[in-house]
Amino acid sequence: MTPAERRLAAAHLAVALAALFGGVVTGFLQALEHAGVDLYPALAPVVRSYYHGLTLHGVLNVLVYTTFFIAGFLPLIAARALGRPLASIRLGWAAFAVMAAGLGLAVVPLLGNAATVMFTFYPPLKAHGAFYVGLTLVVVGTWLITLNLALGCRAWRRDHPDARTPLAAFMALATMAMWTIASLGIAAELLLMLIPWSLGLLAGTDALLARVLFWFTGHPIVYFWLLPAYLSWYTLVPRQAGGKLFSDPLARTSFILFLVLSTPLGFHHQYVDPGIHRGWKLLHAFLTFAVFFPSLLTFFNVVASLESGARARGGRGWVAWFGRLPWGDPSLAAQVLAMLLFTFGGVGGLINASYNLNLVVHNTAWIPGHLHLTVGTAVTLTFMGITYWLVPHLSGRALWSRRLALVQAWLWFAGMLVFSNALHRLGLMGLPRRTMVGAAAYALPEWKAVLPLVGVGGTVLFASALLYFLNLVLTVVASRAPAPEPPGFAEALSGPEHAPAILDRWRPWLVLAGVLIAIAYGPTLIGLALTTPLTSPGYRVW
Ligand code: HEM
Ligand SMILES: [Cu+2]
Repeated sequence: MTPAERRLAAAHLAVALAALFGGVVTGFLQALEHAGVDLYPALAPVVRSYYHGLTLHGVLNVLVYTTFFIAGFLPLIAARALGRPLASIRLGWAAFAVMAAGLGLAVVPLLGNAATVMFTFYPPLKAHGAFYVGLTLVVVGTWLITLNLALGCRAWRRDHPDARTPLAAFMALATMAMWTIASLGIAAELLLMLIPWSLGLLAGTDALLARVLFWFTGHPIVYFWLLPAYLSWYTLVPRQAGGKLFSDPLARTSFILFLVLSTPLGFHHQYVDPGIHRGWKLLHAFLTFAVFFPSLLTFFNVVASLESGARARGGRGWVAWFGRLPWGDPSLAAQVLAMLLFTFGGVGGLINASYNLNLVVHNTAWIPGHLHLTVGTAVTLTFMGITYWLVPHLSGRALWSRRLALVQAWLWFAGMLVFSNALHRLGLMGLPRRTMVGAAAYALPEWKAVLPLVGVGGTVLFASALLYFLNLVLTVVASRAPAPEPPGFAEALSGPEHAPAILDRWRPWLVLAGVLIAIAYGPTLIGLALTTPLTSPGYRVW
């Protein structure tokens, strides 16, 4: 990796981590509020309400932190896997500049309480136009990253016409290709509806059409967050565990399935929305179960790889081998703990996706309970584990304290068990999400026993996050030892030479993805676009 590439990655990472910091502070406030400790009056005018904080929490965590982390991580990994510099470092900086400019634009109304519309920004809630323009720029910046990766893979292909694209580079490009297709929904919503509306060029808006476009992107965005974590689990973690990837072709297959299946299923977020025929909702439900399949492939492949490492280290038995993983390595420990909690997240996801069970959990605290297992742990704790080698690698300095990092990972795991379990249970008792519970006149007595656990779990999580940031800051400013080599890519027991050529082609899969999207979304979108009058006025309810 060239020094220029490291600087580029470091710039992205710095923005990502600053966002995460804001994200955990606001999360802590919410958790305390649920437990009956309302700190918001003391925070005015910085955080002006529960909902101002909650919007910051959602946007900083799942729009800014994730996107900037991924935009820094994937090009770095792809360049390393291809063994060649990034196709264009200037294009890399241009992407960063566009994204950073967008963030700068969006953050002003966000902090100023002029865009308190949650990270989903559903109209007719109406934010300041700069918020929508800023978000659009962030999305456009990510497209430039796709372009850069595609150019890099194409150049590599010219030099190696008969070889399989190295797995990590393949996965990086598959992730960005999937995201680029998926982001067209949100781009259309912003460019055709929200921006002209906020600028006064359109008189009104429509909730349903906007929600359809939003969830076109809003479901696959979860795979945009997850796939880079999977990339680490497939290509780096097996080696960190002392073993080999079980199967390279199976890994490629799963990413191709994600590329094809991630987008045409957003209606599972809209089961209760009127105006979408239930037949289409059912199709999206089935496709949601289909996209669970590549996650099962991942589970099988990654666990088999971990097992190969543990057995090479002397592990025995059906289950006991698990204890033989190199648990003293914080990067590995964080990621394996992330996987463990993700299994619960996956089970919960199937419940959410089930048409009738969804009615039980819809818009209850169950949903943030689920979110924190998936993006809040599977993704976040994995990214934390990655930074335990990445920040030393970028700064040239060894991690300040491995022990502190281990404590941090376990604290996140333990805190999340309590926090997420409490939210799930409260959801089943009917506690609504996105609600300042202390101000709810309809509070049920049975919530009382469980709400404090949200505060306890949230406090442990917050402590874990503080240790994380402390360790990284001290690594950069105070660590004296030189950084060790970053983990290498894992070899595979069944290598890329076993992968049929079709698994290394793009066009057929992109076409298939397009066809499925056209079937799943075409009739509804065309119908809505033709018949929806944009008549709803905007509201500022905060
Ligand atoms: C210290 C750690 C954290 C704490 C204590 C925390 C706490 C909370 C709480 C209590 C809620 C529910 C708010 C409500 O429904 O009214 C929430 C929502 C949410 N959290 Fe966190 N959180 C933390 C970290 C994270 C992280 C790391 C992520 C993702 C990277 C995340 C993503 C979300 C999302 C997407 C929501 C839903 C927001 C919405 O409904 O608009 N959180 N968080
Ligand atoms: Cu979804």
